[in-house]
Amino acid sequence: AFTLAAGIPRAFAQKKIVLGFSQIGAESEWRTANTESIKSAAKDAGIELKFADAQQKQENQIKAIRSFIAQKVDVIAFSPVVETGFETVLREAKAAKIPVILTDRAVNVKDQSLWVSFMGSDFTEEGRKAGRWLVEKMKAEKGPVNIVELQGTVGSAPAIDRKKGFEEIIKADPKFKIVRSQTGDFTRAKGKEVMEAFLKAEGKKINVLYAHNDDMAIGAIQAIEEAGLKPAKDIVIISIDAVKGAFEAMMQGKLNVSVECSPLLGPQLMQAVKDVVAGKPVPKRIVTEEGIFPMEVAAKEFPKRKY
Ligand code: GYE
Repeated sequence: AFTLAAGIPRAFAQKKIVLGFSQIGAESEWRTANTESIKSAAKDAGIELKFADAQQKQENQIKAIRSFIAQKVDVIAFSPVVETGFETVLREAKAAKIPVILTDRAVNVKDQSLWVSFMGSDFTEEGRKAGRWLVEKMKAEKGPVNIVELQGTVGSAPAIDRKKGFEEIIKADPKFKIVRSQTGDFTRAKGKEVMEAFLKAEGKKINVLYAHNDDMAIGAIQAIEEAGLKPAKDIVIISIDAVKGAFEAMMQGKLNVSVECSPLLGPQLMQAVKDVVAGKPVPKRIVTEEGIFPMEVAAKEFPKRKY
């Protein structure tokens, strides 16, 4: 169990638990909702939150984690921007006896004792859900079905796994062809820019857009309209997150489907932080449950959406 320097168990001490959280940035609607969830859950739980925004740069995350170690916080949590390159700093946290919780994205480290728990979605399954929806949608088509893909941040767990899961499903039928695939870094601006390039290169040959998040799809929808094409009609559009912006696009008939990925990880993170500090066991993996929303149900579901 983690105890105070004097050896008084945490549970009996008056001091507030201090949590250092390194967030990736503010690249998407998903991320903004995630930050909000963490901040408000910390407040509700009476946990003192030291929050650092890495502006999508790994070096900033490493710096933030080092500063949390120097400040001797009780627990460190972070959402790793990419999977690799965190081994050294995680070893430093372990040497300082500060437990680390991963939220949202995984790291790729050999030594699994470098983190205590990982909570977040199954991104491979999200990719599969997107693939299965497409296979069903296109079952009457002879093909070829030309797909362009907007990938998330290079080297990030969701970009790697959403690509993998989607490909796993569509490869069963050779009529599906990914003709272009490039990163849009999970942002609207990049999604639009890359879609413009796809349209220039492939023009009317494009049948499907698969975007690793809603924001890139929303940016791409603009590019499609500016090219004089009808989103969700001339080009079938699939994306992931199911944020409010995606529901709005679906209600306007511009996005076909969004696979859900919940950013509301705050309450379960605070619970895990309390448990870790109290020396209670926490599950190594906590998987978020999620659904899929095609445009036909968007108007009915919209009022119930929390992010
Ligand atoms: O899908 C995307 C965000 O890591 C699950 O990051 C998260 C992803 C989310 O920027 O919108």
